[in-house]
Amino acid sequence: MAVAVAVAVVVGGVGGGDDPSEGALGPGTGTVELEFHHSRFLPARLEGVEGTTVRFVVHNTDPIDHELIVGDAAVHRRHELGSEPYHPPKPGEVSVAAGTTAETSYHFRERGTVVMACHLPGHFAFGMRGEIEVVPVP
Ligand SMILES: [Cu+2]
Repeated sequence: MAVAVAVAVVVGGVGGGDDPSEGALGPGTGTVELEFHHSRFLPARLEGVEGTTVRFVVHNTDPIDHELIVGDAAVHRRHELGSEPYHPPKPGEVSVAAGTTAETSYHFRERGTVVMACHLPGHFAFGMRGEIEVVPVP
C-alpha cells in the first residue's frame, strides 16, 4: 500500500478536505502516474473534474505486458471481446510492455464513472481495472 501512495503523484491540485472534489484533478490539464504491479492498478481510483484532460504516465513494473484502456462501456466491451494484442498510442489506449513506461491522454468530457482497464486475456477478470470518478467543476 505504501508503494501505491508513493507512486500516485497527482499534479493539478490536491486537497484534503471532506469535499471529495477538493482532491480532484483539473479542470484543465493534469498528469497522473499509474503503476501496474502484480496485475493491479495503483492507484485503482482517481477523481477528476469534468473538462479535464489527463495525461497518464504508466509504469509497468511487472515482468509481463499490460495495457491501459480508458473509455466508456462500449470501448471496454470491444477490447474485452476483441483480440488486439498491441495498441498504438491513441487517446486513452496504450500498450505498456513489461518493465517499461508509456503515456496516453484522455479528455474527461462529462461527469460520471469512467473505467480504466487492461484487456489482455484474463487480466480484466483477475481485477486489472480501476475507476475515474468525473465530478462537476467545484
Ligand atoms: Cu494486464
